[in-house]
Amino acid sequence: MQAKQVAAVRAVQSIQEGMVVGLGTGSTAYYAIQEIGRRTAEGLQIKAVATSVQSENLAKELGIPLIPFAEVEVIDVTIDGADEVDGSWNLIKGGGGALLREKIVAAASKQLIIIVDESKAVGQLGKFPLPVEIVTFASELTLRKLEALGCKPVIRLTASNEPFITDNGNYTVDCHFDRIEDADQLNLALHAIPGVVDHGLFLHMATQVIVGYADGSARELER
Ligand code: DER
Repeated sequence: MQAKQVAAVRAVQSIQEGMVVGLGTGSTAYYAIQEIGRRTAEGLQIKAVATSVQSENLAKELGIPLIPFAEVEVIDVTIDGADEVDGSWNLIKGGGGALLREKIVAAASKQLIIIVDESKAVGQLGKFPLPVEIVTFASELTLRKLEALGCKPVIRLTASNEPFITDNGNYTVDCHFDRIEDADQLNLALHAIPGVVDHGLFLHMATQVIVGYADGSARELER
């Protein structure tokens, strides 16, 4: 079993009968959704919400019951991946282009279980370019304000060299900082820029981090 899959299967063990479950996005969350599909096929009764059209379609294929957000009081547990996780369980997310819906769902979740392979565990955030979701209107002005924060902002492109458009109709900008010294301060600075919708710093949100290893073992990352 792949390291990502090991972490995913371990995380899904936390799901209990009757829970409302948030389905993450990305290649690691893919394994979690597959495992949830396997358990629901065996009779596990849960309801789910998805963090992207991609994960919603996968859930439908697997017969995982989805509910509209209008029916959601609280999400019991969300299982999602990350691009980087540091020793305080702060995250960089957004590599899969779904950060806005992921953050909305994560913020409404009692538990946020992050599943990664060991390559994602870092001492300091920032080697992975920070994804920032921005509106398309006057994006050149927003890019200049992002650059003024000390990064090299690059609009994410599709394979056909067109700007990638998120499920919400926005651009994703990958901001190359190299290292992020003060994530809390950067969070505030990003939210102060008109045109920025949200970003991939998920601070003080994770309630558990599970690291999967190629030898088939998994362990919780100590904080
Ligand atoms: O886009 C996202 O936030 C994904 O969860 C990303 O952070 C992890 O993607 P991966 O599981 O494909 O590495």
